[in-house]
Amino acid sequence: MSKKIRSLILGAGGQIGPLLASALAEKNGYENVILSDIRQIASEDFPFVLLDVCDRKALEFVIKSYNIQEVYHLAAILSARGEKDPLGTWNVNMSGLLNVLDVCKELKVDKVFYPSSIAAFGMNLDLSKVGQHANLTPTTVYGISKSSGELWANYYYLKYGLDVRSLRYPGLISYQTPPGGGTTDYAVEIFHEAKNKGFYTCFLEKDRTLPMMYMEDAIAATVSLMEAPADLIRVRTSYNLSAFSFNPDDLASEIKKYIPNFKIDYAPDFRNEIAKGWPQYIDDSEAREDWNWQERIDFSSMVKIMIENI
Ligand code: VAH
Repeated sequence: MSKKIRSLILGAGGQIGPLLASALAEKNGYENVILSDIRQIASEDFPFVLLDVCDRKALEFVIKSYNIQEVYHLAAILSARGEKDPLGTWNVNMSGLLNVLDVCKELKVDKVFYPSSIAAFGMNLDLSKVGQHANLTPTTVYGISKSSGELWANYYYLKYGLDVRSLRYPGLISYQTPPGGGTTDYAVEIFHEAKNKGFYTCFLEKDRTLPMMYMEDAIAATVSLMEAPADLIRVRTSYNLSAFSFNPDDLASEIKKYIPNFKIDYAPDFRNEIAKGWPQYIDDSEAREDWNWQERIDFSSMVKIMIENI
């Protein structure tokens, strides 16, 4: 009988949290997956605690009183929303992470998961295919906080031996949870609009190609990374991770196979400018070599699942 691990998910009410919680509960039981967020969320059968990750004392109290062994730090302000309040975004994203890293070090938490993003990349790069060790010069506050966060994660691993693990998530697509104010949100919104209205105005230009992934694969990658033996983890900043890439025109064409009369038009806004600085394709060979990453859902399967479940 494998040991039941007690996990805390910070920012559990976002796009990833509910689905990660279910995956962890399947392994360890609902009673061992504690959800937290800055505001009350529908947490079903899970223990829930209101928690602001910028409140270090409160974070310490929760980790101690719930006897937490693993922390999944999902609380952050994403790329598009973050540009509306740069210093506020920096404060939440960075003081939140530094609290998590330092409290987990002090309390000897076994493992910490920190989500980075393809947003950590930016200028001075051939964005057509971006490798694991490419230059990080992001141009959004969200991206700056993610690239800085990767360096802090690596620092806490090297200096204190804290077992922090991280993935550079691409755009994530799920039908169960809404996106959270990012630049890739169109790839979820479009399905709801296509089914409800038959029409969508896209805020990215038609050929703006970005790396994306079906959420189930992102959750599987997260669980697989956290379960991997520590000596297999050779990247302690953050692993590149990828499944497929597409642009709005590709997605609209695939949706039309199910909704033939679906119509799309384009009104690029500031999010298109953000997306111009992001990779089109990602080389994630280190993740595949180090801990056997392999996506299971491809582009056309993702579209079929979304159409059938929205
Ligand atoms: C965003 N969904 O758009 C997030 C993600 C790769 C993009 O980090 O900000």
